[in-house]
Amino acid sequence: MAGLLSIQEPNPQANDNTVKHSREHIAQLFDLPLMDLLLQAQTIHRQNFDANEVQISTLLSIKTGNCPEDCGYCSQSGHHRDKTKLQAEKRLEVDKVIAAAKRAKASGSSRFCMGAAWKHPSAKDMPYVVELVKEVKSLGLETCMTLGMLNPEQAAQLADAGLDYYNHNLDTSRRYYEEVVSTRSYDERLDTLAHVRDSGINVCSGNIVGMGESREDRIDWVHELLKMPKAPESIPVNLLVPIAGTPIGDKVLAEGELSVLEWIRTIAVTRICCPSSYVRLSAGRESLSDAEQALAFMAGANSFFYGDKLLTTGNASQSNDNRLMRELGLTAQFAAPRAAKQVPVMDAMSGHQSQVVLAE
Ligand code: SAM
Ligand code: DTB
Ligand code: SF4
Repeated sequence: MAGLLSIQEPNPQANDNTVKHSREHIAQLFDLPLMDLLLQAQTIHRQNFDANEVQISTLLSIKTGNCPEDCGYCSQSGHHRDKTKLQAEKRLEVDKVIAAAKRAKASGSSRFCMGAAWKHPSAKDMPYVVELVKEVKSLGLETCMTLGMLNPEQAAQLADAGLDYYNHNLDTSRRYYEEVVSTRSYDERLDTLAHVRDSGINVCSGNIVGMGESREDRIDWVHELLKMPKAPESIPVNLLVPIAGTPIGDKVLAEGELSVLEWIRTIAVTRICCPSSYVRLSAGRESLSDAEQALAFMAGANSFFYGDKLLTTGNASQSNDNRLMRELGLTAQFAAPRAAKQVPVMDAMSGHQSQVVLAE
């Protein structure tokens, strides 16, 4: 059992449950024989989670297309719209979002994730997204948003509204990022993640595997997670959905896709390095077999996107996911929304100070 559990080096200075592996150790994990890597990941998974329980999220695009950013993989970038022919849509009305959230809850999802094709929300978008957070939360669902960059004030507004998670992916290594997007920097991504962390919202940040990046880039991405003061609570590991008309999608469609086993390795290394984070099977499941998805769960994934659609592309169908969960013996985790931001209040008569949860 070459290397099994032997190359973990917990850093006593780590300030959370994250094991602070060095870059070299992350590389060694990637190089392990696959069965050793899977066994190590599954062992660590079982030490931290109920092995047969999965967290289920549903996604909804609340503002689609015509995005000013030029992300090379994305159907929603305005820079690729002549080729992708994606139909842009304005902000979705609040009642339509609520109706979709109710359907997601009825189908068994515990978290509702709302995505917008923005560089960042504008001042006039903020009341809209705050209302969505409050309405969706009042249904008893956990809330997640992915709206592009946030400044500290916007992060605080979303925290006050009670937002549970904010998704903002680093997508790849700092080095490869420059080949993927030119309209924003890696440091801007890290800045938004720091504002989210400081606001008290749970951090959701992941990657995309199979964009033409190298193993070294995947190692560097894991290392970036470990350089954060605290690893993200939620880590989506997307498998590229190659979209015709996007620069990266066209290249991958012409040159061939990465082996699914490398995506599974990435999941396993992420699980080992971030033992207490939820690791999510995100984009790319539609094209996978039952056995490939089972291996991904074996590698320590414990969350997935449920519902027939992601943002603009199809997802594995709900009926197929229900069948697969039954066959694998997986059960869905219940929602546990975080309270809206707590504020200290002083009783005017007694001078006694206590914490109250802001009304939602
Ligand atoms: N505009 C926001 C942003 O970029 O943060 C939120 C929406 S964006 C679509 C959310 C994430 O979806 C991206 O960061 C990327 O990781 C993932 N994604 C987008 N297109 C994808 C594709 N074709 N295949 C796999 N993942 C994709
Ligand atoms: C994430 O990491 N993956 C989701 C979610 N966060 C917002 C998005 C996947 C998008 C896949 C391509 C599409 O449907 O447009
Ligand atoms: Fe815009 Fe997000 Fe797509 Fe980039 S990934 S083009 S920021 S919607």
